[in-house]
Amino acid sequence: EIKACLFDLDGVIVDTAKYHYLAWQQLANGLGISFTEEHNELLKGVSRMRSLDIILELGNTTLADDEKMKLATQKNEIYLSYIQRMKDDELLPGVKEFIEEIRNKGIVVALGSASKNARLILKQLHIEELFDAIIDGNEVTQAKPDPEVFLKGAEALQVESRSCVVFEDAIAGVEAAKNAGMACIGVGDPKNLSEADQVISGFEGFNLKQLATFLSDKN
Ligand code: G16
Ligand code: MG
Repeated sequence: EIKACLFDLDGVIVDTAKYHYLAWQQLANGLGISFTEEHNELLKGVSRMRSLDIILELGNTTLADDEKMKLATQKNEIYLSYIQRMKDDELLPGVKEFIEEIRNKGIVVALGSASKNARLILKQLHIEELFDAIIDGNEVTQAKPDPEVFLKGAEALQVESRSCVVFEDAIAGVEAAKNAGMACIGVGDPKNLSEADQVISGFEGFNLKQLATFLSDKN
């Protein structure tokens, strides 16, 4: 029985990945490192500092910790300038309706995001009140694929792992859900998300009945 759904933010609720990409690209270019959309895939679901390390590795560059802190702050300022201009219509199609449907049917809902900007983004999109619990990059010490973010979400909702379903777009996020002992629906390309129990391309037309069917097929 499904009692709780946990949602990743970037790539599941809103396409902030493009803003992370633009901000990292601007930063990388300033360092003389070329950074493509393909490289950006490596950063999805990954923490800010780890993302910077990946970019520096791509450019065979090593920097002192204080220099890295400065760059991470600079990237975040560029990112925030995009986020502050974001409008409600940037919510991914159907996701708000799906969350409203499941809540109406008594399922509790949490956000499980690696982002330290998650609350700001929810506020900007006027959807904070859709979540019974919010676990974000400020509350976790272990990055996905560690299950911490989803285990803390389940704990906050007071639901056991086996009654939870996670929605994720990132490989590391699907792994985190599996490590938490939860069912996982991948959102995006099936070829990246083969570890998920099922993959959907998006939430348009998706409903609780389909979700229940997916999960009962599996058992
Ligand atoms: C997100 C993104 C990552 C980003 C991370 C940290 O996670 O997918 O690309 O690096 O948050 O974001 P911030 O710099 O805002 O703290 P998620 O878990 O919501 O997909
Ligand atoms: Mg994501």
